Amino acid sequence: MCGITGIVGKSNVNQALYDALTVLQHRGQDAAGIVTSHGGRLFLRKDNGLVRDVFQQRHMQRLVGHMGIGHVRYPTAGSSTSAEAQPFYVNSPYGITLAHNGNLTNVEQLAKEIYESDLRHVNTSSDSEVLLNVFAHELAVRGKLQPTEEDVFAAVSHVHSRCVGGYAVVAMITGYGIVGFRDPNGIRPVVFGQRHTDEGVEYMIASESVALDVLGFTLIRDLAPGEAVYITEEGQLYTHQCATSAQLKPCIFEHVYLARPDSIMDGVSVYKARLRMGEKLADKIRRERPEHDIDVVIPIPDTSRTAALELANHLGVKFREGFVKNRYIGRTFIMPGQAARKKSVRQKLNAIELEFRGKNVMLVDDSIVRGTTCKQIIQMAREAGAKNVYFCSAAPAVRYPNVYGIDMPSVHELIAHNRTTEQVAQLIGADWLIYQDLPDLIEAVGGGKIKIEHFDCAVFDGKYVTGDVDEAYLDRIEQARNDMAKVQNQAVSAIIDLYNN
Ligand code: PIN
Repeated sequence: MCGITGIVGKSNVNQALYDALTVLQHRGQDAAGIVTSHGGRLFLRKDNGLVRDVFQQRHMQRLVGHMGIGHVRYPTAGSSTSAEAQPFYVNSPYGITLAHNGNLTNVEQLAKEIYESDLRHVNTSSDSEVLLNVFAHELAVRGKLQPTEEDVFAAVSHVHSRCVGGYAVVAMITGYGIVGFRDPNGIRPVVFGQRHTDEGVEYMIASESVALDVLGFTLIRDLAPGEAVYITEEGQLYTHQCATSAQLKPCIFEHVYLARPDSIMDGVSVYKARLRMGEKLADKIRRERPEHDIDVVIPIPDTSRTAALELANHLGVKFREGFVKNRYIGRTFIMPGQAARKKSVRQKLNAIELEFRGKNVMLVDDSIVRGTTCKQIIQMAREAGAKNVYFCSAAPAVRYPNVYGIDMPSVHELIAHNRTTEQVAQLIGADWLIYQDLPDLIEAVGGGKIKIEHFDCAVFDGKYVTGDVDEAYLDRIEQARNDMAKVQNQAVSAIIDLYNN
């Protein structure tokens, strides 16, 4: 998962882009980048790290210009070097930079085509660089010295016909403008908005509406699936539907925990969707055990708090904060003579004993993926004196990998893959485990004031909305992940050896 933003302003946009990236930081903490355009030149700063660490005063001073784009990256398989931090750049045509959130499922085929037919070189294994080259090629073949909005939209249409997968994109055409577009299923989110200044109207594109709010922009709307928005450097805004058959099927997992609760996605308040998840869970609990003996509902901070609150309200059971999260977790240093150790859950969360002692506690989390964290948390609850530990997941069982840009473990690491609820309960050590039912999750997100009928729910039901994901594809990504993990492990061992010798 990643965060993208782009601004066409009336004065330097460096600070606004930086601020927007800090608001989108939850979408990726691995790398950050900003590129601005001024006087026909590009100014780029990108590196691995958090936004606050990547950009120093000296970098910000160089990032001049009234328009620019930015990116925060979450590591997906094979993207951990700083060379793969975004935005990416190609010099022809015009000088185009691009930032992308999502994942292309036909990237191998595209990489081959780009080299063999489009005669273009791609220097990383990132699908975002492939996407950039497809877009650049399709704009180049229009053969214009000055691209118009029609040229930009025609290029996006060709991107849609060549690229398959989930993608929300911002691209900057040096000296001309910024374009944003969204895949024909609208899997990944992207919105745009405006703000009025004394010098005129400024426009902003972002992954989530919260970035617009914080910067004082008003939301115009979400980009429709397959649609593109083009904002010229002078501040003219154009939109166009660039896909022949587009249907909204957004990623439902955004609502489960990826997005900030104060965002509105495709017209749906993420916060409200989470409240409804809690309500549905309460109904299920009542159906399964009308005579339940839950004494207290305790959220696992932070994402699950909204659903847990409403679950407790609807059950008529006390809601209590039983865990406190350390907001200032530091780095893990590798000391001579010691192996690298992952930070334990215990270092991140601490239990307030008095909320557990002698009670039947219902812990609530947004989802169970690997099951490793919740297992430790359940253990902590027991050690704090809980009589029975029940566990509620606001999402259904995660049984299949994600292929549209969410960083998830491979299928064999998913605790619920090929397992029943009872088996998972036993493995994580819960006395009772309740998963949200998928129809309830769909209703919670798509059944509010704004109706959305279809979602990408592949991690829960294995149905991939782009229709091209088969066993062979899943095997290939699994293999790629394993190979990458091996390389990473070797690198870590080499560093440890270096310290130890
Ligand atoms: C919470 C994100 N959420 C917490 C991610 C861990 C499952 N895990 C999925 C729960 S937040 S595990 O956004 O970081 O606040 O129990 O499957 O290991």
